[in-house]
Amino acid sequence: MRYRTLWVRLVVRVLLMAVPALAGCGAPAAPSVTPTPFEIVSTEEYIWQEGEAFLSQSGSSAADFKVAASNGQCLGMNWGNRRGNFAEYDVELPFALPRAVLYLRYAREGRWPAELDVYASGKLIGASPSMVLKPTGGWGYTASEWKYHKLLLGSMEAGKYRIRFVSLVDFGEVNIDGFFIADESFRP
Ligand SMILES: [Ca+2]
Repeated sequence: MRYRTLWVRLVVRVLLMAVPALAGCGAPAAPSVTPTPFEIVSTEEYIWQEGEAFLSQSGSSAADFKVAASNGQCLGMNWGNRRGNFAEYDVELPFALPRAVLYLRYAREGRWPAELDVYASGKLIGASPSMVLKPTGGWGYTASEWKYHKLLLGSMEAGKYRIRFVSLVDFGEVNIDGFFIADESFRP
């Protein structure tokens, strides 16, 4: 019995020694193809701005804490309740994005959509309304109540931008967790 155990141990040991050697023998040579620079699109390039870290806003009456939100907080508390409510953010894009998109993480309870216009440094993005935000099933108390809305921004140079959201309707409350700006290949 004891000899048998030793044999098993020996066989296992030999096999373990052989595996790396086999892997080394069978490995193909590293590819030497260099991609053309303008074809390189990094999916890692994005920035994230917290909704509660605004430069200025109108409509929200207090800090809004939600455990399912990034940083545990959002811009909410009746933000968007009145047409003309706004929120502004200063963001710095450290790289150029030829095909930039904005992903807004938001929550909204209700039966009809909210409508927002979005500006980047004073320029309206898309046709008004820039965003039609369908209800998400709640105000963001759980992760499933937060949804993303994608907005095409077009080409953006590296630099500073002022992003402004404006509510176009009364009773269009939206909780804004934050937003990504990224290449269009990015998936939040
Ligand atoms: Ca947040």
